Amino acid sequence: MIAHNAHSPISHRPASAGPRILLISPRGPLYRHRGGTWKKALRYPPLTLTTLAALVPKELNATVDLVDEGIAETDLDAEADLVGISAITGTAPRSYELAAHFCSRGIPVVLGGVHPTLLPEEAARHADSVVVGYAEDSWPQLLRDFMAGRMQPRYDQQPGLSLADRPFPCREMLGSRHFAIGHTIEATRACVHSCEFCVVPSAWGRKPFQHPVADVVADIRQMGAKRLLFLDLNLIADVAYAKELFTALIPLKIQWGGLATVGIVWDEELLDLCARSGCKGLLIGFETLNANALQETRKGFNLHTDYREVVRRLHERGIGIQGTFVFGFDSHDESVFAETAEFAIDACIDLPRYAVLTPFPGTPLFRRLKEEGRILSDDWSLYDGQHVVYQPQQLTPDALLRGTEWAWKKTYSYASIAKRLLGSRILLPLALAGNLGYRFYAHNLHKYYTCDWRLAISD
Ligand code: B12
Ligand code: SF4
Repeated sequence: MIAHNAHSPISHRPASAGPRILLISPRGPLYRHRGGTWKKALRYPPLTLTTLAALVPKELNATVDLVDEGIAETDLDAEADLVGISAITGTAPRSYELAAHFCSRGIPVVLGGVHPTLLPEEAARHADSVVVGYAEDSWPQLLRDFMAGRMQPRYDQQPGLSLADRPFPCREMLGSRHFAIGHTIEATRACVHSCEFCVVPSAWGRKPFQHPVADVVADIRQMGAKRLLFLDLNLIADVAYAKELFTALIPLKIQWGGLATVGIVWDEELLDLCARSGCKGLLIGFETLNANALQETRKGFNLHTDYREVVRRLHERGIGIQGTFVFGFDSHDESVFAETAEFAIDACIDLPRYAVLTPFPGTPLFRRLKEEGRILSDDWSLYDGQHVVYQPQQLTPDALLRGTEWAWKKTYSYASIAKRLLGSRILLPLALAGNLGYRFYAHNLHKYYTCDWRLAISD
């Protein structure tokens, strides 16, 4: 039985009481309930906590409470028998802070997610147990062990993990009112490429995991969603799978957005199926206009690609583009900011996004920069794509930070928004709302360059 609690945390209560499990997705500097730069127009529901809630074995009769600190506050006095915390690198310090708090109350704490997967020894110093990798099998096993009084300090994803026949995420527990797009889903995980800065191959390997297409369709049908977002890291990592998926989506008459690589526009059949299946927006990692930088970062598949043509082909099919760019590669100098922002405006990219190159721990980029003595900070809360944590080659850290902020503001001036959206001619209300959301983001980034956001645990 599922009952909604009107206040946070959001509960999944069985009829008879078993253990009480509190699952938390901690806030980061920019993504937080109060303050922060991510307004509702930019928000969509993550699937982490709702997936973990669905994986709790029924026979435990557990009460599951969820707190996403992007939309709610953690009640530090909450009753719980076990606390599970999901950490990405930018939220690791807050995760450890919460872990210390609940440990001090005598409540066992489990840490999981991408950061503990990349740095399990570090995470182990802050928790009773660490879950490494995807947790479809290990989380239920941990919970059964916990109930039997033999929880282990570490659980690893086993080889041969399958995503077939998994329970659908308990999405109703987070609801949709805090988000611009209320429905999210994943069809696949991991990615076949190995870009130097990306955590995905380091954390989860290069073999894609896939939900059977029939399961994805069944999930969409039971959600009753007409607009949804795929959170997959690269929906077209396996082109044959992508074609099967897009074909199966056509009869559902939905509108969806997701992530893909530039390769999607060179396969006419794939692109047509994508458009016919209801795709209205794709996030594409352009990363940089600089060929040397692409080579440097092992993103060779973007080389010799006419980005303008990519944009044109997607717009032609009615697909809007969130084009992402990274600043701070070794080949970048002061000219990179204006060159990139002018391109994004001129090419009429619907939602351009800029990140500061971030050497996430565990990645080849981190290892290289560490060897070169160029890592400037190991404060993981600054590893959020908007702070400079390493010594750039041709720029000062300050010039990189200021240049990135300048590019955001230039791209999200009212004149640039109008030029891009009118030029793209895919004037979806969502694109306008997203642009205004990013305008707010651009004009508030500077507040997070100092340490003012480091609020005490009770804030
Ligand atoms: C939703 C999302 C967000 C949300 C919320 C994230 C958050 N928790 O703060 C928002 C929009 C705020 C966001 C922001 C950013 N994100 Co983000 N995001 C995602 C995204 C697209 C989906 C997450 C999801 O729902 N996955 C589906 C679930 C089922 O998978 P999962 O989370 O991995 O969980 C599984 C396991 O990891 C494990 N697990 C996870 N947690 C726990 C906890 C316990 C207790 C247990 C037992 C198991 C467990 O069990 C789950 C089932 O197997 C992922 C990409 C992806 N597809 O995963 C990127 C991802 C997490 N983000 C990433 C990045 C880089 C960012 C940004 C820096 C991007 C940017 N420039 O703005 C910012 C940083 C914000 C910050 N706080 O510092 C990286 C993480 C890099 C890193 N080392 O930290 C990812 C992996 C994407 C990528 N391309 O690499 N993001
Ligand atoms: S294509 Fe994207 S998800 Fe795949 S390795 Fe490169 S940056 Fe990561």
